[in-house]
Amino acid sequence: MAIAIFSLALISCEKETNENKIKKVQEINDDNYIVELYTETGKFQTGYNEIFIKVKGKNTDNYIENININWYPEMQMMDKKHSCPRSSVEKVAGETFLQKGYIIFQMAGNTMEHWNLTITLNDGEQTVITEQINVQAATYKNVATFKDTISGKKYVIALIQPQKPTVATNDLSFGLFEMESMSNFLPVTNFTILFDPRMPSMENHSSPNNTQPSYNNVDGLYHGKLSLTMTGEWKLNLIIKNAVGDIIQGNAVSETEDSNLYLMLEAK
Ligand SMILES: [Cu+2]
Repeated sequence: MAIAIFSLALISCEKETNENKIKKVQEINDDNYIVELYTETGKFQTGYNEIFIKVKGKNTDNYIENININWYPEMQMMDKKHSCPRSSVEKVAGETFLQKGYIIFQMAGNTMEHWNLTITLNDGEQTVITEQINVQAATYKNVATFKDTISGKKYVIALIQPQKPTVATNDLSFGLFEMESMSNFLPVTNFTILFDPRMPSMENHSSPNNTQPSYNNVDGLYHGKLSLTMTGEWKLNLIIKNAVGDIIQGNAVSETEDSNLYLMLEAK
């Protein structure tokens, strides 16, 4: 009995933690469903977005426990349409209604071009709802698209962690995806990502004790350690090598130039 009460308390505590750390970005509706979209910041931005979803019945006003959610983000540009790297949507462990996944927007919307999000719900019957979403530019460049200088293929690289860089040894992770088509982005599993963190405002000094990333097949990301020794803006200069070790993009930092492939962040 005591154990049952204790684990109940633990579950409700965890629920509160999840619910408290997220803010509603927007709702997507049709006649039968209200799809609530949440992120930690309360907005969608370029780069990696961890997105939480709850689905409510419009007439019942109750959240729905057993419902399959699929999504498809698509940017409507002047000259073309394209999607972006994204995960599937899965139930959050220990939660009844909350589901989550991630989307990596490689561009922000603007007055002429915007993102649509199509949500496909299935609880025995299938419902498809599409609505415009607002994707703002993040403060720092946390995602880059680049071309393989050997094969000509296109890739997207995004900073996944740290989301809140501090003066410390931070857990570092990158997502790397091949743009197979305008709609399909495949995780790249066998490349090498090298990073060289520099402070442009302080004579481009680097930091000691970094760990270069390696691919982890559990989450499909490249994991390393990023040492940030001072507060302020840091530039992660990148070099990407293909499966046989040839450099396909990026260059070593020299006295006169940084890498042409880089991401930025601010240590606080
Ligand atoms: Cu675009």
